[in-house]
Amino acid sequence: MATFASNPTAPEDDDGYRLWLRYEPVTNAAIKVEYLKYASFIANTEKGEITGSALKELQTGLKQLIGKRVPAITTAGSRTGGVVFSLKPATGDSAAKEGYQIQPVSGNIVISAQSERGILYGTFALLRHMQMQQPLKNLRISSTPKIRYRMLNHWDNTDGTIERGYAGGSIWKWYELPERVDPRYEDYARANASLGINGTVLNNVNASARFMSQEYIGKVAAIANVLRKYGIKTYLSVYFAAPKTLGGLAGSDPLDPNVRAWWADKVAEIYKTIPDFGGFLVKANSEGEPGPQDYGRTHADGANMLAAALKPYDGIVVWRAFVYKADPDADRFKAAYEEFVPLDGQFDPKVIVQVKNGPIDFQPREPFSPLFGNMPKTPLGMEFQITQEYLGFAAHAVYEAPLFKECLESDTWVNGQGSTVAKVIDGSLHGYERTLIAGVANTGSDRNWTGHPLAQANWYAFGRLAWDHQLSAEQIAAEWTQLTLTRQIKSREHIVKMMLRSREIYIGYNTPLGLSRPWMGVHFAPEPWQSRGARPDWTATYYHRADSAGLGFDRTTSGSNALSQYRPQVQAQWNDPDKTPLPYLLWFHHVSWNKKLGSGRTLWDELCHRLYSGADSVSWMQQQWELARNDLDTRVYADVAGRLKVQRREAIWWRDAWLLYLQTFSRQPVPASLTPPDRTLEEVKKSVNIYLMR
Ligand code: GCW
Repeated sequence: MATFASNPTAPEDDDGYRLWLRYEPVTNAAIKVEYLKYASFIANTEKGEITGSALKELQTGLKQLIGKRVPAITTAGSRTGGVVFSLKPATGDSAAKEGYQIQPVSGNIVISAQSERGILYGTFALLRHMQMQQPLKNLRISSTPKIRYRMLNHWDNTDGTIERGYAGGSIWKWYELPERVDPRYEDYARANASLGINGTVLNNVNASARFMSQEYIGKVAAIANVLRKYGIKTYLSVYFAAPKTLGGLAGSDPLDPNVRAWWADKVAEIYKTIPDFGGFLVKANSEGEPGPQDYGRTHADGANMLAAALKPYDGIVVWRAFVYKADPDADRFKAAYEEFVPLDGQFDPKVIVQVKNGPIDFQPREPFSPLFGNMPKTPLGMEFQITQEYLGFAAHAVYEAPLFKECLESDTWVNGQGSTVAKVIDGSLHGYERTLIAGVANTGSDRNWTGHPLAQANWYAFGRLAWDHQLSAEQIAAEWTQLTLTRQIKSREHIVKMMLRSREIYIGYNTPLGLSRPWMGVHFAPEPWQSRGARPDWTATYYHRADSAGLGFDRTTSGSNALSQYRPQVQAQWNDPDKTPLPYLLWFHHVSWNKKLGSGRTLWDELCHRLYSGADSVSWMQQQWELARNDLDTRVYADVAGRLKVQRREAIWWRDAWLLYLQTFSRQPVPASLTPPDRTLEEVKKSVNIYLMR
């Protein structure tokens, strides 16, 4: 459906499609009277596409919120009682240009901005305010994004599948593009624009060269035409070896003039079809993908070649730092730093290096990547993973804002205290002109977009934090719950409480005390025993290092010394096992089973307690959800209740797998206060093997 107005979903039977843009009728009578006072007209002098979208959205929203079709006029003149879009001359930097102000001025609500995008974002902010039934009197909002490029990365493939996607197939229908343009693209754009997201990479970083073909550029252009109306630029992931595989050249050496000419021509071709094309995202020399190192060149050589091709245009190169070699003696933790820090200062100004939040791979909890702060001459962008690859797919409820915030607020100490990761990526620490934050999308073709209804909150939270990383996880959860699930305060409180604790609960049964699990294999199932793989760092045992002496990865001077990649103040937090906060303990230390921890328990006992309390707390989450039941749509209630049952079962599965497996090393009983698992290790292994069977 092109707009929700044409086909509203009945509130008592919500299928989740409308996300946080439900525009449910205002129920507070006094508020409704006030809103009607500003509903005589919407004045939009601009003829632009983006303000046109803002106008349409506001009309749709008001129609549903207060039941009135508000007419559009071009100028307010002396009229009062309406909403006025006011576009001002641009003065500030790129980010400032996208900000907006909303305030009452002589009897109207005025949304002013320095760009059409600003007007659109202001309109969505006003609608958010109204959906929450807040008064307009004394309304004064002034908001500017802190980061310039706020993007989603889709890991979507040409065949309609999504790498690490858990909500159906891709929403991009390559086989029917460009002729048929699915109306869903517009609703996708609306949802993103409502958060201030202004860029999207359509395809997987494990990229197909096909996207550089004329045929696919035409398909991409059809999507770009829709996204553009909502201020979203379209980007593509590139296959580094495309000059060879698609262009028929002898190789793809970034310093070869023929290769450079191929890219320059390709870029010109793209811009002819998509004049506002955003640029490229590149995964190179990582997990088997081709890259400049295949020709003895560096990441900088590769990125700069693409930057040169993009030179005549506005587009940028986003080069990923997710690299690690298959070296059995190395610590994967250190790999990105080792490869990238020496290149600081060598990248073209059009290049942004995109760094995953942690040094390994989107684990439920990781220390921040040591790259942040250590490349002062190179703009570093943040890559978060919204899709729940390591967070229980679409079965477990894990609210991610606390994870994002934890990383953003970490102090790198590179310029003294307060040099947070947020200040690195928003440019304030090193004065980067181009700043970026990206989220690996969790959207798919499921009717409710994200599979798990509560996973919508993760898309929402990413977008809100991309705009303003100072918002709190709690504020965002409260906002989202109110917009999406219920306006009833008590029920909202239960849900927010559950969301805020959900990540710690998950960590409790999944990776307590700083364990990690980036192993290959079933990927959603516990397999801590997995010790064979194509590479050593694709096994579970590589990461947890359990043995008869203890558990955990020694990254101090007596081990891999990965800690040396951080500033001394950061090292001081983590290099002494007696002082390391328990959530990070096993990230940095191999700890003996009987060591007494700060909690007063031994490592083994603490581990058991955390695994149990994590799994048990899922029942607590179920109770919170139950308490909100009467204020929830029946379909959404039932969907989440069902998924929580799965989560409870799988939480016990994880608990038992870790516990029974690690017990073969610790050789200690489960503490007396806990009821031991009612199955054997062999039985748990069998239950996992079912998922490996053909
Ligand atoms: O998290 C890992 C995933 C891969 C992914 C890779 C990456 C797109 O398991 O599926 O590939 O990271 O980020 O490149």
